[in-house]
Amino acid sequence: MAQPEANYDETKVPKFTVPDPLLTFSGEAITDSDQWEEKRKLEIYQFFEKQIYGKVPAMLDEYSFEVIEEDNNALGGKAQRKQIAVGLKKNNRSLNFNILLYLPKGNENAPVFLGYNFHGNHTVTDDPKVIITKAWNANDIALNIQNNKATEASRGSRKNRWAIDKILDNGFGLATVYYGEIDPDKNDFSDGLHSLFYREGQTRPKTNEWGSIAAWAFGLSRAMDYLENDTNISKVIVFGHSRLGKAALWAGASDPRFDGVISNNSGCGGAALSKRKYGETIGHINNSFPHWFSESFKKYSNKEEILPVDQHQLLALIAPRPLYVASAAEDEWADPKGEFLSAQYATPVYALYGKKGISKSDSPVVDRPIQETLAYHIRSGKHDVTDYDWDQYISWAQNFVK
Ligand code: GTR
Repeated sequence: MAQPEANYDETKVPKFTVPDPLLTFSGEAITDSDQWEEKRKLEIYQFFEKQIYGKVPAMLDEYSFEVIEEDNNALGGKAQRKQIAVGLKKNNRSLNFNILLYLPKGNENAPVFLGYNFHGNHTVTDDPKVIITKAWNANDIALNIQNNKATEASRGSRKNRWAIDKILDNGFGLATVYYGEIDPDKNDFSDGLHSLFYREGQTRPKTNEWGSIAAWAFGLSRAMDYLENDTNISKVIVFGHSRLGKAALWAGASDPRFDGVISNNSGCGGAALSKRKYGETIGHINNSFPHWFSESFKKYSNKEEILPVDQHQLLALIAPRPLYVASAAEDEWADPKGEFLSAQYATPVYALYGKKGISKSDSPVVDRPIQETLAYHIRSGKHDVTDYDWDQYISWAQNFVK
């Protein structure tokens, strides 16, 4: 369906009331963290679960992992590398994915950033030992990915987005997974994680069940099942860029084991407020990516005003755990201001726990991060992940997560 053109004019942002995180759907005021946990958090979570990302239909039958490759002298001797094969089973169907893990040498118990990559674990580094994914891959000429298959030619092609040396030198580890091994990013529900859960004759999830973002979030939790049992890991901070930032936020909201959450340029359906209808809207996103959200989310396409929640309440579900929302100045499609306001509107929930975030008097200034338990920055430049972003995530994690 043709969609209205994106609005980039602040004067054309509709007037709307921000749904109050501290007022229940039935109008009861929330004044402390106990009331938030008992009366408000769950109803907000369930709304996002049923109406936006979609419910996980059932538990897995089996979960297994195996360290399939290991080297204590990786990356010129500064890292320990492990590659872990994870197996998921349901209804006698199975799915496998690989975790690539680098841990800093000399730190027996390191905090780790966990994030999906867009084109395969081998794209994040030149390391020749990283296994090349066999899963379906979106073609990308610049990255040397053709015929929907990754080959040796794409090794290291996205290393600019992963400041691995910086991460390791600061005592952190990195775990990454190719998101296409969980669910190929195309409007096709016959493959990937969803298909394991179908009953006889079923071909797609039910109306309130999971789209791809919720499937990717589920995959992050299955990576966490391994990471939380690795005795060389102290904390896990889930990270994601763009669509994978949406998945990281939903994973953080759904799984309290994540010690911190980073949303890098996640935009619509991620950190940005939907009701501003600035840049990408629910109509645009459901139209271009009909498989990302639950089927039930389609009723809000171009009807943002009828939503009883907005994305700041997704951020609030992560409280009191550390959360970092980051924008890029030239990334108007993701609505940087909407991402900032969302962090600001989530802050009262952090305050219930005595944690700081973005105060009412703060405003977004390019390249001037605000780092509290709930942090925000808008960096100059385009939609991307840069060394500047990683510098901020590392210093924030050192202060608030480590
Ligand atoms: C865009 C999409 C955004 C964002 C982005 C990305 O096409 O409209 O919501 O997810 O892709 O993932 O790079």
